[in-house]
Amino acid sequence: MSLTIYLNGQFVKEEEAKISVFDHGLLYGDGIFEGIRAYHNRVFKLDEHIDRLYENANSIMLDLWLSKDEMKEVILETLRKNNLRDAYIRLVVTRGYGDLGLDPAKCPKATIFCIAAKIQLYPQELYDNGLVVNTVATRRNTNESTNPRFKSLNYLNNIMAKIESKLTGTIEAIMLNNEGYVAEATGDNIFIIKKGQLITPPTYAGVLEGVTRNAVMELAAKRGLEVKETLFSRHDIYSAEECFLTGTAAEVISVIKVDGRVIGSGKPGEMTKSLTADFRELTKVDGPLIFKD
Ligand code: PXG
Repeated sequence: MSLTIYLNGQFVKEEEAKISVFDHGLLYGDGIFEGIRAYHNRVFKLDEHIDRLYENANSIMLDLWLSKDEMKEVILETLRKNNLRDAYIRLVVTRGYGDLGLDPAKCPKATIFCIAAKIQLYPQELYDNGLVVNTVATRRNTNESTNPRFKSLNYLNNIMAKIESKLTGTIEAIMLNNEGYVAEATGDNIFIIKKGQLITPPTYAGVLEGVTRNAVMELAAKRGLEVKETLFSRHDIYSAEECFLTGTAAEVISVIKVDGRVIGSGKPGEMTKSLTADFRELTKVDGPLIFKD
């Protein structure tokens, strides 16, 4: 069945949802996006995603012509038009239609579109048994280049890491920053558990401040875990008791082997399982309702 897409103020059929070859999102990767989930008739962490989008827009000096409330309504209405209560939402904002020069001043109006579709999850087997991952050669961008904190349309860095990961026979990669500290996976944040502490790299290490990351840190604190944002190296992962990744698409997923080293017992750890369960519970109650009845 054809999806209904929000594009620049209108809802159109998927076949008609087209943007110009002169759009700077395409020509230069000049734009930003959000990946959002809806669970049980609610949009999970909607405010957090919208805040991140507007912070990023401000940083790259992209003028959004919708207010935050209007943008939230676009998402809710896209879900309603597609009759979706559980979905993956992709909200994209580009610099818009311009000419063949870099100058964003040539783009009078940002392009905004929103897609809501059924989500393709990792197979259940990977949640039950955990992921095997490897570190790859491609490093995370530095903060002074394409800031990794922006969820920008420049994902080549992560895509190269994904390709390298597949070449090593794994479906996900661990990326280091330019100093060799652990940063994150290609589309997920990373956590380790060691001696009762939950540790994740700080945002200045070159990571996206994941919405799922922040939610899991809060859940862990509620469970009495000490939560630390600190730099660590691959050695710390190898000697961790547990390791997991977090992201909108993956949610919380255990990592059982990194670069050939078995992590902990080699099975998803007890705390990872508890946090996964806590996270699933949170998805039932967080965020605005899509359909009121
Ligand atoms: N790091 C990076 C580099 C990301 O792109 C995350 C961490 C997790 O952030 P959230 O806010 O989702 O908890 C992301 C976001 C996909 C896909 O289809 C995933 C992301 C981006 C684009 C596509 O798996 N993850």
